[in-house]
Amino acid sequence: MKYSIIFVATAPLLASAQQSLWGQCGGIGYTGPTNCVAGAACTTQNAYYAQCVSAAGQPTTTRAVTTTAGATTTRTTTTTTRTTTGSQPAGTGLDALIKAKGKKYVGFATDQGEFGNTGITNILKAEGGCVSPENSMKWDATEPSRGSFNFNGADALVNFAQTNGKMIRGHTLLWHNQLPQWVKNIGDKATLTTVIQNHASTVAGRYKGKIYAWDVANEVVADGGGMRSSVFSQVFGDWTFLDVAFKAAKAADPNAKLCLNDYNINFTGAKLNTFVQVVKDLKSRGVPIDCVGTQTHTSVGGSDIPNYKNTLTTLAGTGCEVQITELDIAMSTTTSTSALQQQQRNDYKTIVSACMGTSACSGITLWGVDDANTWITGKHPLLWDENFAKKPAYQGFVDGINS
Ligand code: 9MR
Repeated sequence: MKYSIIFVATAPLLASAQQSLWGQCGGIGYTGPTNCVAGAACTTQNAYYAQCVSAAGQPTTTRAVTTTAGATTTRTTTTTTRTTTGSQPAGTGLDALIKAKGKKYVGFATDQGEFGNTGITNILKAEGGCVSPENSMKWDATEPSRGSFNFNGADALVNFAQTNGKMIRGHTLLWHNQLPQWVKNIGDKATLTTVIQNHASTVAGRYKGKIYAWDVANEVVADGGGMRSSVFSQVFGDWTFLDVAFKAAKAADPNAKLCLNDYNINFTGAKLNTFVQVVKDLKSRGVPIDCVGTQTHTSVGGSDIPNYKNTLTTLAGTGCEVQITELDIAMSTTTSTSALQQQQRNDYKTIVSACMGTSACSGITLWGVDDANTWITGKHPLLWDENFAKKPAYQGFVDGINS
């Protein structure tokens, strides 16, 4: 009698405890459902993470691997099936998930040098809806000497995007870094005005109608608030070099959304306050600005993360569209521990969830695809590891979309 009561009570529970497509289904420390819904197969990504992957999307070659699971004292061994790394079917990656929830894109920074790497391009194609040129549209690449333009790298990025049906975030028309010395040498306002106008209109004009949003200006606010020191701020003496750049970009590509982009505005404080004031002042002067970009290069366990929703709300208070433009969450050490992986997963979830809960937040771009190809060498900041296996961070991103 006792046994039959237990059986009757638990059978429906077991039947309903099925993980949804792309949900976690195994891994060290995981205690949730290990069965996947119909059409999905539980696939080990690494010792800490197995995932319900679309059965239809799996490559036909599979191999059995043995992984361990459970706490140290009660370690058990289970056998699962691991797929070889392959691309997901179109429409099932992060971009499709976020679009289904009403946002515009998940994007990745990349450039021509990565297009021969099928590990990267498979992910760009299957998971992304937008690309940002990591370096190829910057001033040093596009106008290394005055009036002499080079679009080799930028054209390659745009061709890749168009061939694969991806949106493009243009990055960036005006920045104090990766700025050729000939621009830094300009000492008079009339010349610098002409040079900014010519640069912005030539670069933005070349890709007219192809760019979703331009980072017209990047990192113009000083870290402690106020105006960053640069040839632009020094020669103009005020913020109106922005007016010149935004107006030139507008004239060159009227339908692109024009953004002001910066880092560390994911922290409250003087820098965020100045940034918001600059945007409001641009609007009050009638300068065409449509969007703000919060880069969000941050750290696992960072103090900005629990408050991230608030900083997005503050940015949305400008009345502009808000975009997360360069997301990565670096570990503090080069050793990627299980605890750091789990914290990173939570942090990705928190940030993505904040965007989902902010109607002005339109999309999220990751500053790279995998941990072997990132500007933060050795700090494991992205969603895929060095072997293109999904990290717990990937599931955190998915959970954030679904939150
Ligand atoms: O990821 C870019 C790296 O390859 C370049 O060497 C670096 C040079 O300045 O710029 C990196 O991208 C930066 C972006 O353009 C603006 N925000 C900060 C990014 C990381 O440094």
